[in-house]
Amino acid sequence: MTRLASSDIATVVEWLDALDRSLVDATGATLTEIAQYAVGEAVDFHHVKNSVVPITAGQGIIGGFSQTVAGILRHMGVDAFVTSRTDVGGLYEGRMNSSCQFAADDDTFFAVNLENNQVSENGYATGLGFAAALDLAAKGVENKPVLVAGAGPVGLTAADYFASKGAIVTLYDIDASKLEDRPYETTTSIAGRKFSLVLEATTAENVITKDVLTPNAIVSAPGVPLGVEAKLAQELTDSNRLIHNPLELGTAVMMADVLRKQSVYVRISMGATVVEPCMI
Ligand code: 2YH
Repeated sequence: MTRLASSDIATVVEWLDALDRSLVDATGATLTEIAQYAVGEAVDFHHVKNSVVPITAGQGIIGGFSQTVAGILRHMGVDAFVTSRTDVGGLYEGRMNSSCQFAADDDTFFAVNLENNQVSENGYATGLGFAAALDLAAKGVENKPVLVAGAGPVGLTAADYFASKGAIVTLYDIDASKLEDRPYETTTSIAGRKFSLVLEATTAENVITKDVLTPNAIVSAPGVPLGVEAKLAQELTDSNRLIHNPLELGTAVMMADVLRKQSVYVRISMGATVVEPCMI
């Protein structure tokens, strides 16, 4: 998993209204609505008090990370704040003053609802959110071929989502060991093939080039750095066919997920395979 840098997220909060407009253009839904669709429930964010706890472990604080997470949550209507203390002191402060908490170290970014004991996790929530966004942008994926590039936690969650919606999934990764025993077509090469729906969840650059896309292809790309070749990314952006943001949609889905009576993350951890998106 890529560790975000301050520069990746420096302008996120000031661009949230613009992000909503671009998401509506691409998918017909705002950030909040996509998160609700992804978890299958029109959860209400307005009664929620949430703390974000800065964590110094490992490589330490990323300047602006906690403030950006809180800003994304406030944009959704959540009463979110960053704790004044870090680490255990911050967890304690948040526990005493909020019902939900977010915290991240270098490997794990999780959310917990302290009232209903529901948990969500960023890699999973990001896969679910970007898959739901592509589903909305494509006006459904049933019986449609979908390429999922990257067989990490994000890509695998997305592949499961698409399979549960009846899509014809091709899972691509250069590491063949990550493709073993997957219940879809798998490949270590996409050269010579073309796809109209792509979820790019790799951590590499230039994975998706023009020659693997059909003319009106839509790309949903949680990957950081963006794995779409730069000129192509601009063309896709100009025609509302690229869904890409470094932190916003994953964070929004985590919040929506822990507000469910039982989070989709917990249900899938217990063996459920089908996500049932709601109408928005
Ligand atoms: O960047 C990360 C992880 N790789 C997960 C990113 C989400 N996909 N973690 C952020 C670490 C934050 C730091 N500990 C802080 O500022 O609290």
